[in-house]
Amino acid sequence: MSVLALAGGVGGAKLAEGLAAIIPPGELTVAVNTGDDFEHLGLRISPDIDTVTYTLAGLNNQEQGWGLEGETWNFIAALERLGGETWFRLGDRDLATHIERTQRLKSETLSAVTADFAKRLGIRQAIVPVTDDPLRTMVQTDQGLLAFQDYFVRLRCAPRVDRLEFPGVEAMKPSAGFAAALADANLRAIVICPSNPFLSILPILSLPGIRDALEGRRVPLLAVSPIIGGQAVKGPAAKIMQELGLNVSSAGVAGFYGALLDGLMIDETDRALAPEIAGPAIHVGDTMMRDAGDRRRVATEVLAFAERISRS
Ligand code: FO1
Repeated sequence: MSVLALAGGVGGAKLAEGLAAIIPPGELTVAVNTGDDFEHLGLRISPDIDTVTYTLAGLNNQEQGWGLEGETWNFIAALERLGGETWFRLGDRDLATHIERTQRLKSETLSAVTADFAKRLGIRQAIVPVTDDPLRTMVQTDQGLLAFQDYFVRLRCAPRVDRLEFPGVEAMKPSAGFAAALADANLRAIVICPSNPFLSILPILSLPGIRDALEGRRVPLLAVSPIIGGQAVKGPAAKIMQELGLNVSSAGVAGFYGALLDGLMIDETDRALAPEIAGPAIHVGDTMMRDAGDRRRVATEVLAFAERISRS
């Protein structure tokens, strides 16, 4: 019986790690957002894919949230001396990932490169980009239309977000691996990881056919709320929800996903909100994933919740 997880960067990677710890390797597919991807210094960067890959390989930098543990920064320091662009920091070892991916993309798909990197790093679960097409999130803000990493890293999410756009998405296709996981006859649950609903999950939902496939699901679809006590665990989710006029809470997250959700796991802190959340079944638990034990525990609770929903 297989599980499909939809993930962005850090929050997605943490739950994916927990799921990977409790599901047999061939039975977990992690479909990862590629809306954050961009070309920088002539290199193709896929931040969320790398965060998920490094995390499942046990190589991720836990404190920073992105990049590799024990990284060195000689390249970026040397680039700075030469007057190069250093607002997006590429570590020395991480650089190898971007250089090798960029080379291989001349003749291979992102799916193929991602699968091979994962295998070489000892990962036995499937990590699939949601599309092999150039999905690129653009952020309409009070400072104009910004490419995602300009908004997120260069301007540190300071501009006010009015709208997200995904130019050309109507002509794009979900990757073969993502489509196959959605259609898998052995699928038992679809889990939306506690990633930013707008920046990480909306690009995935915007791909043609994905919303329809999720709406026509035969298995429970659950999400873990990334909002705890009115705050995002990490990143700008709360700020963006406020700017878009949404309720900054797990109830707002439930409202955003609407009829897609069969179940929502919310944090103990938000227990009092449960009666206010119309629609999905609610599971209350400790959703903070501080270490490997927490990640495994949250994953276990999510799958047990899916099981309860299936039986009801
Ligand atoms: N995030 C930052 O805040 N600053 C950086 O300099 C930075 C560099 C970076 C390099 C490679 C990579 O894979 C990710 C990197 N990130 C950086 C993280 C990343 O861009 C964002 O956290 C995600 O796109 C949001 O999920």
